[in-house]
Order: sequence, then structure tokens, then C-alpha cells
Amino acid sequence: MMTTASAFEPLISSAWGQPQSWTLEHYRQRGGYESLKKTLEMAPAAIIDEVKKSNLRGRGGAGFPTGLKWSFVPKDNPKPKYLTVNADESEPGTFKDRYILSLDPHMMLEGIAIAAYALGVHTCYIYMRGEFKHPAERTQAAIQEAYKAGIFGKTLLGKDFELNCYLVRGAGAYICGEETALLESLEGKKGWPRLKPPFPAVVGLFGSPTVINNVETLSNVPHIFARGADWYSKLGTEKSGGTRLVCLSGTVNRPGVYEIPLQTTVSELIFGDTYGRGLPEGRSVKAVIPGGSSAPVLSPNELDVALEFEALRLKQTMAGSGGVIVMDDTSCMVRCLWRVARFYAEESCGQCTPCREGTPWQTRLLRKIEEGRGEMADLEMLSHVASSIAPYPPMGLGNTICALGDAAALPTHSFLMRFRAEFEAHIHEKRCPFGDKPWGAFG
Ligand code: L3W
Ligand code: SF4
Repeated sequence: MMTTASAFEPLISSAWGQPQSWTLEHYRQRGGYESLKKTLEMAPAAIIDEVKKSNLRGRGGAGFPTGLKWSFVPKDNPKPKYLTVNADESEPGTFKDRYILSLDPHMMLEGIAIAAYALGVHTCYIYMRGEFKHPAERTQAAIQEAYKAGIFGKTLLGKDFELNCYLVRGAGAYICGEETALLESLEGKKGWPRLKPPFPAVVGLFGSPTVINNVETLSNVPHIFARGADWYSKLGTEKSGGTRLVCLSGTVNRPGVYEIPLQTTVSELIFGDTYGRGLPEGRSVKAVIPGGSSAPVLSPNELDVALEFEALRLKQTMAGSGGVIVMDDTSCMVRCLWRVARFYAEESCGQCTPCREGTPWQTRLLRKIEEGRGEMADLEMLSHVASSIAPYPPMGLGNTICALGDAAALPTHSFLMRFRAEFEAHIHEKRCPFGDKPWGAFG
């Protein structure tokens, strides 16, 4: 069934496009910070229970249940606890959090205040991608407004609860979006991921319990308390509540960030009137990456799947961070995979051997095949190298410290599985069959 704009009420993007939507005054006119007032009347444990009931799942990539994550924070640990916002959005094809940070930062700040109160946290760090100059300015201005309005500072809307919030900028490393690398970076060290467990909720920033949530995840929290967890959970699917921001890019008529009901399929997003409105005339879909470049690729006959965590997991791919990339029939699959592989080789931190050695190895093999110098043995080697980093099928099976290794291997497995004939054609013809225009969507 096609989703129509009139039947759907956006939560996160409702004020985007309105003048001054990023100011405290505008946010308050829309009922902003009323949810925080409500939660300050509740017991912290009851707030966490509501978030559990809402079925809110993390919007940064893994889709982990937010209430469950909050409940992992030990109550008897005497150390200070921290809340950290992952605003290091860098996954290729993902460009949604920057809109929240620029156009409605108070929605996230209200989520921060509710989470901090529920978790007994008095210090929050927002770790933001260094390149985000404009989102950083808007967020910093909103933090200052919140201090002046008595939301942050010694008291929380008049309640005896101190909460301080600091914006910290990254320095351009993709790996610092991995939660434990982010913590290392916040501690002033090189952004090298840590082994898990222990998970940050138990041993995180400065060795203290730390909850790390994505920008969009926290922006959903005020909505849960505005109309109740039952209402919020019913907006979504059985195991995933609310709505979702997705970033549509590649060969489509209307690329952009769309807020969608979780029942929306990949096909509806690409072709729907409210969303992508299809491909330019004469072009057809060859492949779609449904959740940021880490997610295994889908072929055209697999697009009737909801852009939701469980549905995409059943297709052995991921909803990830919401980056939907459309490749058309003029795209060379070898070239596209080579592009993705180069990204991960460049961003690998080099700590573990399969990722440090395997990611550039994949890149070299793909370049050789694309340039017409490949042999059939290279395809076997490519598959072997990818399996040494992380075997297929995906999800938590990698041989490396962090998920960047999985992210580098899964596209290789999926491109080889679905588009093997195209790889073989490069080898048999000793050239790229797409000639000097192999880029398609990646052009
Ligand atoms: C306590 C347990 N906490 C899990 C927590 C854990 C984390 C969350 C999910 O990777 C994905 C990756 C990228 N006790 C716990 C527990 N947790 N078990 O739950 O954990 P995990 O390990 O499933 O995932 P992750 O390491 O957070 C994230 C994919 O996202 N991705 C990358 C996005 C990149 C960005 C960016 O640009 N900055 O967002 C895109 O799809 O491949 O699969 O908090 O601590 N027993
Ligand atoms: Fe670093 Fe790659 Fe190992 Fe992650 S998987 S810790 S990025 S070497």
C-alpha cells in the first residue's frame, strides 16, 4: 500500500522548513519541554520502563532497544555516570542527524534532559563530527538558550538536579563514530575502538557507566512522553516503535531526507510520489544499499521489504543508519564496490590484522578487476579476504574488534553474491563493460 503524506504525521521533522525552528521560543510554542516537565514528576525507573514499552530502537546503525540499553546502567556503582550523544554522523549515504542538529536541536536536548534524569546522569557530552560547522553553531546556541532557561545548570526546570551539557567536536575520523572509539577520543586519546564486553553502559567514559545514544534516538524520547509509550509503539511495527528518518541518494528524481512510517518499503521510498518519485526517464534500478554503505546490497527483485530493522535482517542486510543508495542500470558494480572498499581501507584504524591488511587487499583486487587485469582466481581471493575479516551471513560474526571490519566485508560478500556475472564479465572481456562511463549513481 502506498503511504500518503496526509495519512502520516511526522514527529522528528515536523518543524523543518519553518522560520526559526531551531530556537527555544519556537520549540516551546510547539509544546517543547512539556514532556520533560511530565517526566520530572515520575520515578526514574518508571521513565526507563516507558522507553522500554515504546519499542524505541537506536537510530545510529545497530537498532539496539533504547530502554534496554538504559536499564544496563548499574544502580549501585558509586562512580559518576555519563550520557554521550553520538553526533559523529559519517556513514556514507547518511545525512539525517545534521538536519536535526541544525533545524530542531532542542528536540534532542529535551531527550538528553529526560534521559539524564532517568539515568541519574549529571554530565552529558555531545560528540559532533568536526566538519559540522553549521550544525555545531546551532546546537551550541541551543545549549546556551537551555542554560539561560534553567534547563541545564544547577537545577533542572526548578528541580534540584544538576545537569551540564558540553559540545565536543571530532577531527574528521569516521572511526570515532564507533562508540568506544568515540569514548577514547573524548578522553583525549587516539580514536581506537575498545574490545566489548565490557559494554560502555557498564564501563565507559573514564571507566564509568556511560550511555551512548544517537541524535535521532534521543530526539524521539520527548514524543514518547508527549502521547504515551503505547501510542508511540503502535506507530511502528511489532518490534520497533515510532517513525524513522531515511536519507535517499543516488539515481532518483527527488533525493533527500524523508521521515517515513516504519512499514514503508524500499520500493515505496524510491518510487512513491511523497518520496523519491522514481528514477530519471530511461533508467532502471540495478541495486540498492538500504542502510548506509555497511549494509549488504539488494537487487531489484528484493525491494518490497520494509525499511525496518527486523524485515531487513531477514533479508540478511541491515536498516543501519538509514542511508538508502540507489544504483541504476548504468552503474558498474565492480566500480561501486571498489569505491566502498576504498572508503573502509582509508578509515580502518589499523588495530586488528584482518581489517588493517584485508581492507586495502580488497581495494587492490577490485581495482585490478575493474581495470581489466583480473583473473578468476582474484574473485576467489576477494571472497576469501572478505571472509577473513567477517564471514557471511552477517550480524555479529566478525573477526575484528569493531564493526568497521564487518562493514568492509559485508558489501563485498553481497556484491559478489548478487552481481557475480558482472565481475566475471570484467575478467572475460579484460575491460570494464561500461567503458568510460562506469559510475551511474556514484558518478
Ligand atoms: C550493554 C549488552 N550494552 C549491545 C549496546 C552497545 C551499543 C549498542 C549496539 O555498531 C552498527 C554497525 C555499523 N550490554 C549490549 C549492549 N549493547 N549489547 O548496544 O551494539 P552493537 O555492537 O550491535 O553495534 P555498534 O557497535 O554500535 C553500529 C552500523 O551501525 N552502521 C554504522 C553507522 C555509522 C555511523 C556514523 O556515521 N557515525 O552511525 C551503519 O549502518 O556497521 O553494524 O551501544 O554498547 N549486552
Ligand atoms: Fe580498527 Fe578495523 Fe579493528 Fe575496527 S575492525 S578496531 S577499524 S582495525
